[in-house]
Amino acid sequence: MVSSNSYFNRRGFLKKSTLAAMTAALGTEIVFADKLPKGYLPLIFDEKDALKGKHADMIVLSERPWNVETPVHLLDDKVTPVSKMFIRNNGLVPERVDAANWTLTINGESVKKAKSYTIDELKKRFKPYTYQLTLECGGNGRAGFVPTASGNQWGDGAVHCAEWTGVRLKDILADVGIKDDAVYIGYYSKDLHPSRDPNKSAISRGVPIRKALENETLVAWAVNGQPLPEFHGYPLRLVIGGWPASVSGKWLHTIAVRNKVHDGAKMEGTSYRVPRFPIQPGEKLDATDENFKIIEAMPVKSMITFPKSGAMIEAGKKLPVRGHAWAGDQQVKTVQLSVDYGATWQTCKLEAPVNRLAWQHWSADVQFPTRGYYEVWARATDDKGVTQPMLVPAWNPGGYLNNACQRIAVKVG
Ligand SMILES: Nc1nc2c(c(=O)[nH]1)N[C@H]1C(S)=C(S)[C@@H](COP(=O)(O)O)O[C@H]1N2
Ligand SMILES: [Mo]
Repeated sequence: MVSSNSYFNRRGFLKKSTLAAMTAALGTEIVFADKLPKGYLPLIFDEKDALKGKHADMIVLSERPWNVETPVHLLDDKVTPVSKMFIRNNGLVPERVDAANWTLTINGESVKKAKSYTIDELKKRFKPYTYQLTLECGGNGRAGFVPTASGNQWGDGAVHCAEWTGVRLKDILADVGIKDDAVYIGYYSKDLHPSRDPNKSAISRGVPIRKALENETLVAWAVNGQPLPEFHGYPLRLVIGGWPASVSGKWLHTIAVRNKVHDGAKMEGTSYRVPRFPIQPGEKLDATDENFKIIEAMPVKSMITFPKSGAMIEAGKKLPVRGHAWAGDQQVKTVQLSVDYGATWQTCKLEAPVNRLAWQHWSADVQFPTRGYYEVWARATDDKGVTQPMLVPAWNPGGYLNNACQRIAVKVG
């Protein structure tokens, strides 16, 4: 949210003159204007949001490497189709992939004896599983941080929940045999570093062994019943739901079982790490292990996928509103909506997840008391009682973990 002095008085409340100008520009009254939080500019006047609203289709954030965001209203499907999945590449998609001769090697300090499998061998040897899994980029929502945090300026659309098919990593690791001192796994991939230097890795991340051994941690070759698309890791990738999607290594060729925290590319510095204690927005902090910790499960979050922000609705009619909610390793317990800037909340209907680590669908019918400009705000609470913040949470140099409540603008008239 951008707060500018031309809109707000010294105490952070919208100026009377601004309010009058806004009412004139909207051609309608801002209902509950007296409830607008301090320093809060209604969405319709937020330039960034207006620009975002112009894109009818996927938003290209960068072409080299490819980073493509999904507008939130396109994420309305219960199972995200490939055409609407965001793409996050740290390097260059591998050229000339030979799937028939592709192998997965399991090695590292904590395996008894390294072993390799072709994709056919994985399919023959282990039982396949299909799970719907929420993958959200750790930097989803980064554009909300002020001052600007470094990295792709994702809005809220770097998340998807597709149906992945593969074998359980725990079954493969049981077949290989791991030692008692295993604490972490790390993946290695075939994509190229943006510099094309073959000695550099674009990204090589991992998770603690307890997460690696969960039932839903898959080595997958299919998404939504089809072979993986090239952008999403063809022919083989890790899929680890609920954690920053950066741990779900695409174009996977090796998994190392480590006797220490994995030390691959983007495991250190400010990459996918946040300060251990709150810092001032914009503050410089040495990226040491004392100061920074690795992000694990993603925080509770929700998204309004229908209607699209800016919807015009007929006065007196109920508006059906819906979306999804997810909560890292937890389940979502409640989703609530507010049409009066958070003064009062209504509880939504919430479905159970189809399986652990899948997002949950919620819906509600909203009745607006009068004509005018409204915002619908959504917030989710997980089964530990943790609720999404209304405002952008703790600023951090990498711009991670922005789970502020999402909001849409609605004009009733
Ligand atoms: N090999 C490899 N794996 C990768 C990446 C990458 O650049 N290279 N990007 C990671 C990041 S940061 C994210 S958010 C997800 C994105 O997955 P998607 O492009 O299939 O949506 O892939 C992860 N796995
Ligand atoms: Mo990411």
